[in-house]
Amino acid sequence: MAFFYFFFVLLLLLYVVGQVSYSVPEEMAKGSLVGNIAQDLGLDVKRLRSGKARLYTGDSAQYIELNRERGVLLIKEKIDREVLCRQTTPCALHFQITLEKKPIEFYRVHVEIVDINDNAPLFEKGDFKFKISESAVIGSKFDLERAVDLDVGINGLQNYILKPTDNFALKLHNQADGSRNVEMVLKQPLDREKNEHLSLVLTAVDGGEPQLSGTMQIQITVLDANDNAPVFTKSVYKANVAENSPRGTVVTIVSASDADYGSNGRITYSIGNTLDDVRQLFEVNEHTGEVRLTGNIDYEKSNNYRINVRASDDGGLTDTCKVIVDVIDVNDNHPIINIMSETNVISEDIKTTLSPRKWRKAL
Ligand SMILES: [Ca+2]
Ligand SMILES: [Ca+2]
Ligand SMILES: [Ca+2]
Ligand SMILES: [Ca+2]
Repeated sequence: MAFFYFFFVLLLLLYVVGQVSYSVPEEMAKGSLVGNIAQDLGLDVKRLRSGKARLYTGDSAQYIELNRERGVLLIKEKIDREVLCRQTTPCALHFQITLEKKPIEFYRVHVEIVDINDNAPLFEKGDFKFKISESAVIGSKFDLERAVDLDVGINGLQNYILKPTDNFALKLHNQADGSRNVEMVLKQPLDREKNEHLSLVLTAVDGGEPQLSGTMQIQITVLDANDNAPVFTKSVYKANVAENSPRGTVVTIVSASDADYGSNGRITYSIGNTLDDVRQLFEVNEHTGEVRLTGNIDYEKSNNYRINVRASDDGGLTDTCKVIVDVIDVNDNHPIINIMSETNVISEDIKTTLSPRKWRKAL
């Protein structure tokens, strides 16, 4: 076997009388000229014909053919460099031209297939969705999908651009294998209350001429955090209520709002007074904020109440307001006559001629 191999190499050395190299771009149409092989090898076209010049490509597909009549090499089948060589460079076809009729001649031909920028950078998915809490800290990283450009060299992937850059910056990390990791890094805090949905575009560009690009939409849903406390519409509510008003009378309605979402913004009202009798006389509806009477209020006992109402969200954040209730007097006191002694009873037949002084004396 070794001997046979040695013999074969010797044969090559003996018979290789020349070699020629061409360089053609990929994707040339069928029938395009690769090179004038007869001229370049210094052969007469007649010799090519008479010598039964043939082209050997081995097992590889026949991309190039020899036109013996014209003494030229032509594209037989359109060459896609990306299919032929993938990321390998340089990409070349190697074949031989032999003249079978004596004197036997053997020529080597190399055809380099030059890349053209016929592939744009491509993302596998057209869009990518993230759910990010508005409480995410600055510097938080989010891994992005990489693009692929089948071309090589300057025609391959060169850079990424992220827009807009209000909240996120783009960071590229070179990997050992020559590829790059793509990350977006939070540089400005998110605020769900201002912007619940963000839409960014990641663009990958190559360095070809003209430059080609591919894009991916990045959809960000900002998740809520409980970063807003409830806020009452007023810090002080004033109300008047007539004494003896029946239980259940609505004194006033307090209202607070919370900018957060769901339970973070769900408000519960309660009365915060602890040191007085307000809780015995008033209640607040925990959902509606209606402040109602639950006891009997009496102007003569107290003509003014201060109710501290608290609004809490489910996350424990609160605000308070004051409800000042003025009790309106209603003339409900019957005259009270203190009878001091029986001798003070005024007789019915008392003379009406008594002077005012004597009246007083009589009483
Ligand atoms: Ca290409
Ligand atoms: Ca490209
Ligand atoms: Ca809240
Ligand atoms: Ca929030």
